Amino acid sequence: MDDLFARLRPRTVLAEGAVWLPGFALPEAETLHKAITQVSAVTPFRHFRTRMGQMSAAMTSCGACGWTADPSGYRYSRTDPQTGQPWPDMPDALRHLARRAAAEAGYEAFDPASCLINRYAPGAGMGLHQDRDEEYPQAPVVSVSLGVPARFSFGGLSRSDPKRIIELMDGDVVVWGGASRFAWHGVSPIRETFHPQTGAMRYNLTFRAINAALFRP
Ligand code: MD3
Ligand code: FE
Repeated sequence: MDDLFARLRPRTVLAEGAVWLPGFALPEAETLHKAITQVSAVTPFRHFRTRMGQMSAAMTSCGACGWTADPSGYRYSRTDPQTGQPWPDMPDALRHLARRAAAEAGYEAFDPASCLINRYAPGAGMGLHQDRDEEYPQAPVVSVSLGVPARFSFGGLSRSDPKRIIELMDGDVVVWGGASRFAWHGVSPIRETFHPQTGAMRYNLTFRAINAALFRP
C-alpha cells in the first residue's frame, strides 16, 4: 500500500546525474523519524545566523562532521559549536539507506561522512544556492524528504539558468551527482498542510561525502 503512490511516480532522471526515486525511503520512514528524534535530542535543531540573516529552516547533523554557519561563513566541523561535543554518529540505518539510494543511481562507492537534517515549519524555505562546501565533487549528494511536501526548484550551473519545479513528497529520494552536483536549487516556502507523522513539518536529510582535510583535527 505504501508503494502505491510511489509506483504511480516512476523513477525519473531529472537532469544529467540527477535521479529522483519517488517513495524510496517510505519503508524506512519509522526508523528515520526515530533517528531524527535521537539525533536532535543530543544536538538540537537550531536556526543558523548567516550574513544573509537567520535561516528559516532549522538544522542539525550527525556523522563524522556537520555543516555549520555563522556570519563569517559556512563550514563543516567535527564538533557542534552549540554543544562543543562531536556530532552524534550517523545511525547505520541512515547510512545504509543513503548507500542503497546512491547505488541505484550508479554510485556504488558512496560513503557519506555527514548527514545534515533540515526541518521546515510552514513558511520556511531555502533560497536559491549551490552546495559547494564539501570539496568532494566526485561524490553525489543524496537527499531524503519526509513529512509534508515541498516545491523544489533546480536549474543549471548558472544562477539565472531556467528552473524546473518538482514536488518532493514524503519518502522521496533524489541523488544529485555528476553534472547536477553543482546545480542551483532552492525550496519554496512550505505550505500549511498536515502529515500524520510530522504534523505540519517537513524534514530533509542530505547525505554528503566531505573532503577529510576540511574536518580532520
Ligand atoms: C541539487 N536542502 O541542505 S535537498 C541543502 O529540501 C538543501 O532541504 C534542500 O538544498 C532541502 O543544501 C534540498 C536537495 C538537494 C541537495 C543538494 C543538491 C539538491 C541538490 C546539490 C546539487 C543539486
Ligand atoms: Fe542545497
